[in-house]
Amino acid sequence: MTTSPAAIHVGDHVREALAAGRPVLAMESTIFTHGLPRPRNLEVALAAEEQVRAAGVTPATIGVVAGRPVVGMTAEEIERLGNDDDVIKASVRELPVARATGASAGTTIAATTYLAHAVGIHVFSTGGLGGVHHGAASSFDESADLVVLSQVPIVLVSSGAKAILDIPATLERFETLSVPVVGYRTLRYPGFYVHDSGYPLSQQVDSPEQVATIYQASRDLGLSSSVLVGNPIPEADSLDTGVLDEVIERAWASADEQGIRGQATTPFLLDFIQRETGGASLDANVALYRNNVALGCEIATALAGRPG
Ligand code: PSU
Ligand code: MN
Repeated sequence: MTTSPAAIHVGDHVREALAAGRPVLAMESTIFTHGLPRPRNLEVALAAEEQVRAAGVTPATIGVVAGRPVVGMTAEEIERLGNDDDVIKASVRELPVARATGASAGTTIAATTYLAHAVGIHVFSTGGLGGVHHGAASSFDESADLVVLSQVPIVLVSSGAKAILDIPATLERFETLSVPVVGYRTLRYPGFYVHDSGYPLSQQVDSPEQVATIYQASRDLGLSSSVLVGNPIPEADSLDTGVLDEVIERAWASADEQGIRGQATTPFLLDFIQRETGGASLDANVALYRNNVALGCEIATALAGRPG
């Protein structure tokens, strides 16, 4: 078993499951501290935990509670973070600062991946990935998610990079960073709120077992990168592409106008889109997240059943 760094607290339920070799699914907290509006944020986070348990998998929601990174938060800790007005957004670089200052934080995909791997978890489900922002050639705004996923191995299930990003540039970066991206039952890269981002993938997988095999092969080869699984939003929950493109354009114009930069960009854009689509993007976000949690449970179960 992996011995985790002393500064990381592992919840009892997660510790027991890992010791027994039972499947565990990691989930991030930025999605409910900064991604979703209250009170829906907590409903979604707690429902996801329930969904994972019902699938026979142990949920490990990950976040920073009063400076301490916690892998496997309790419902009380999740509620505390989801209602905290001072909660910060922590990527990997904010973890030491949060620890030193005692701040609470929602962990991004990058930070959640780091913490999950550090304690021996192999599968992580989220909504949408960070990536390359439009205009990154001059702003250099590219999510740390990209870099960390090239350095830390996990199976990450998402519905593609968020619609607000420069998708082809993001896919190019994953190639450069040597991070494999496979489509779940599709050869198209999913577009978060929509089924198809408009860009192709070179590899399709059709079962949780196949994902487990690719991840195991990557580990056997001694590679340190993650395996990204692009799981498209169910067709019935997908938004209309035309409407979405127009809203995203206005979201960017508004961000520019208000001088929104850096870490605040993603939450600002998501919030703008939620308001302008009358909550439709929020429903889509919740639906795709549920779908990714379901697939993550199947992959975690497939991996836990393997030797080694
Ligand atoms: N996808 C969502 N909602 C979110 C995020 C992704 O549907 O809130 C978060 C994730 O935690 C991701 C982060 O890691 O946004 C990326 O932020 P940035 O672009 O600042 O790296
Ligand atoms: Mn950024």
